Amino acid sequence: MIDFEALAEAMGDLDEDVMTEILEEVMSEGGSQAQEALDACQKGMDTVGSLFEDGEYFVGDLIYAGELMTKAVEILKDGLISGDGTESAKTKMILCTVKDDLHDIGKNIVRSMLEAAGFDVLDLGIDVPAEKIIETAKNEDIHIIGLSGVLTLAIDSMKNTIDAIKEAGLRDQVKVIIGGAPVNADVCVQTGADAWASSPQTTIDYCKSWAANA
Ligand code: B12
Repeated sequence: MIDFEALAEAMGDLDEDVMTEILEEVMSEGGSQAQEALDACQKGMDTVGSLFEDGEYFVGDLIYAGELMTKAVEILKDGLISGDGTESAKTKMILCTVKDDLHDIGKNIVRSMLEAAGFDVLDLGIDVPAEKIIETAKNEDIHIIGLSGVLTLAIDSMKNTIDAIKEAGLRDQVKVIIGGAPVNADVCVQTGADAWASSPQTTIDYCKSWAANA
């Protein structure tokens, strides 16, 4: 039996050896519990965040935690994806971290999963202003935009970005999905997004349904 509590604790303690051992156990058992393992890793990241707030961890620890999370996803990747990646083979979409936010681990995870599900993801990077998103959406004839943000202030950036998309006259032709730690159903309403998701698989499900109806 996989000990997910121990996995969350290992991530919170920044213990790479124990984390890797448990993740490899998940995959050696077929990977069907990969999403639970990812959830446990995210729980560990919350511990890292709290220890940072308490002054016990420093920015260097946040960076290392980010590297561990990236490694965790690399190990879990094959177990996190369902479907054969062919249905949405030609759908191009934009994904980025919104203005003033530099966090990209969650975005990169979502990008890997979307690519594995067959999407052609234009990753515009971090701290991306609305103008760049709008310009790319026009030039590339984009119908799906994914906005990521981890800071509380990213909520304002998401709202401003969606308002700008409206002002540019593109709102009717694009679907916007938002995600990141502070995002929930209320934030979805507040920002005017079409959907929100906390897991890559839910993100893929929304994007596939939109791609099918585009
Ligand atoms: C690692 C980390 C960093 C790293 C980031 C490295 C990187 N390349 O991203 C570094 C060191 C750079 C960093 C910097 C800072 N950080 Co920081 N950081 C974190 C930490 C520990 C983890 C974030 C993370 O990667 N989580 C793991 C990923 C996988 O989770 P996720 O992003 O939520 O993504 C998942 C879902 O949300 C979803 N998802 C994500 N994106 C999308 C997009 C779409 C479209 C969809 C549908 C779904 C989706 O799928 C993902 C996979 O399941 C958090 C603590 C925490 N608990 O989140 C603090 C945290 C976010 N940081 C914080 C702070 C304060 C900072 C700094 C200001 C610190 C400083 N003094 O310099 C700077 C901010 C710089 C800036 N302007 O952005 C605070 C934010 C407080 C707030 N409420 O705004 C936090 C919460 C820590 C804390 N508790 O104080 N940080």
